[in-house]
Amino acid sequence: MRSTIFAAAVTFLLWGTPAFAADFDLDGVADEFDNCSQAVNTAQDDTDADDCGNSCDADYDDSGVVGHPDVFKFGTVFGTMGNEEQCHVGMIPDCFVSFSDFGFLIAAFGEIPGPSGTTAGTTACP
Ligand SMILES: [Ca+2]
Ligand SMILES: [Ca+2]
Ligand SMILES: [Ca+2]
Ligand SMILES: [Ca+2]
Repeated sequence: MRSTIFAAAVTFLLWGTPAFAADFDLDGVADEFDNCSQAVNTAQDDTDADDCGNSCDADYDDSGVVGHPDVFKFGTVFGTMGNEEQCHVGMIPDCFVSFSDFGFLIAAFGEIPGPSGTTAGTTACP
């Protein structure tokens, strides 16, 4: 009897324990599937489909770094609607490019976009 209970306990520990995936930003999306593994973005919006979610992607020209060309591109759509790539605070599709989005861009200036978990753990976006 005792050995049966022990065997059952070992079996449960080996096979019955649910696997808890790491979720660094606690947005409900496991790191390995999270296109912004360090930014809360449960919706996983990724307008330009580069595996780097809008919430961590201010690299609007896909050069690999956030710089002056991105600021220029942002300026061309500031104050307009429907430019989801710049929508980091509002919800798609009702995105309005505003000062809050500009703050997001400035905070990311000089940085590489990401990290995204969908490429390889917590790597930078492509
Ligand atoms: Ca997450
Ligand atoms: Ca996230
Ligand atoms: Ca993106
Ligand atoms: Ca760029």
